[in-house]
Amino acid sequence: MGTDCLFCRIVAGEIPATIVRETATTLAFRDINPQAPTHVLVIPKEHYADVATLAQDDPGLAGEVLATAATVAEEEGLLADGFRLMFNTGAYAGQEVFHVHAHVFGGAPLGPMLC
Ligand code: D5M
Repeated sequence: MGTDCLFCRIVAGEIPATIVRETATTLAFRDINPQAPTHVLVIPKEHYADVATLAQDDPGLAGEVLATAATVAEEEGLLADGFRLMFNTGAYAGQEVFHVHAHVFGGAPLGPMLC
């Protein structure tokens, strides 16, 4: 995707981010506007617009995103109390950045949430 995509630019090192984990295929960095004490975004380095597209086109890579999210949750100390993993998918669901990203939330009781 390249220069039009904010998260592709983070992958390329053109925009700074607080990176917490990197693998050959994925990147995890802190959300710029955290909604919980721990709020990390996990993305595939390769551009896919949303998780539905990613899961259909490359389910193996989708699994790698999930694996990185689980490792981040462990490294952030979230496994004992639990954490929330969320993919906003489509503008109707509140997706603002159209490079698929998993939100990892934790560090406080989150409660039930629909929006
Ligand atoms: O979530 C998009 C998320 O991306 C939102 O929580 C803010 C975050 N964001 C936007 N720009 C940046 C940068 N530059 N660094 C880190 N995080 C960022 P969505 O699910 O699309 O609504």
